Amino acid sequence: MMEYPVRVMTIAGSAAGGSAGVQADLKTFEELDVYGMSIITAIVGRHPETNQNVHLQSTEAIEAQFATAIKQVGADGVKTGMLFSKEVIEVVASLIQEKEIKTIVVDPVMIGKMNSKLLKDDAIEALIHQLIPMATIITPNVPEASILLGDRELHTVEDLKQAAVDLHKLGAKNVLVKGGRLEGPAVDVLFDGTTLTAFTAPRIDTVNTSGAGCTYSAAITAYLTKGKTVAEAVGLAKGFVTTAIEYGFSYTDIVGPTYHAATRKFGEAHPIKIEIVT
Ligand code: PXL
Repeated sequence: MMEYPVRVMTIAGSAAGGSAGVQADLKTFEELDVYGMSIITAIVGRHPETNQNVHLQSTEAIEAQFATAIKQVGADGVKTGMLFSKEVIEVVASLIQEKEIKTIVVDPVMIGKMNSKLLKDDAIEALIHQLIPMATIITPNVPEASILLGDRELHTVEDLKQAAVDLHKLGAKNVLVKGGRLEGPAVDVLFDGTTLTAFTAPRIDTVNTSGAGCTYSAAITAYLTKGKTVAEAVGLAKGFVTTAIEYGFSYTDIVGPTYHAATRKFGEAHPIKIEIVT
């Protein structure tokens, strides 16, 4: 009998260009051989005349998608991306809680690469109090970690370590602070409540990193749901996203996508240095 893949759901925004959001998540899930489902919270696409960029879905539409996916398939793991409003966060938190989904990855998406505002200011408290405490892992980048810590400045790996320790107090079981936006090698710091682990990849000289954060957290979700430990999942996911960034490209003069298929097409994932730090 064929063994079915584990079932993973993304609750996030649709990024029309296919580089980020739900599209990046589903491409990543497929590459990593997990069964992907999507609950779309908002449709992101800028109207050329009105300039409207975020087309929020109703909480009813979000509940309907969730109910359908659970009834038709069920879920072993979930990741959240763009949630935009307090109301959406509240509904998503209660839906996840009701179904007792074991693996919960919260990517606290706030601002897109092209400066799209993906979380309202008045939604940050709801994220902190309602969703983050349920998370198996949260994956903030530097600007997101800074906002979650009340506008703390983060410049060095030492700052990332302290940020991971302090963010852990918000109640997530694990915190991964991603240092990709600092200078030098791309160092991310994981804190599980006891141990700090640093994951290092060389800096890749490219602008085509649209959706890299989504891809990374989707890969973490896939590996965790498949039964890897948190540190294993982060290391494997960082290898996957680093390879996708290495082969990133653009069809136009606009910042382009990472190449989700890169590990499969070009062989091994990029090696990642993993070390326990103090
Ligand atoms: O990369 C962050 C992101 C997440 N989700 C959606 C997006 C973006 C960036 O544009 O559009 C829907």
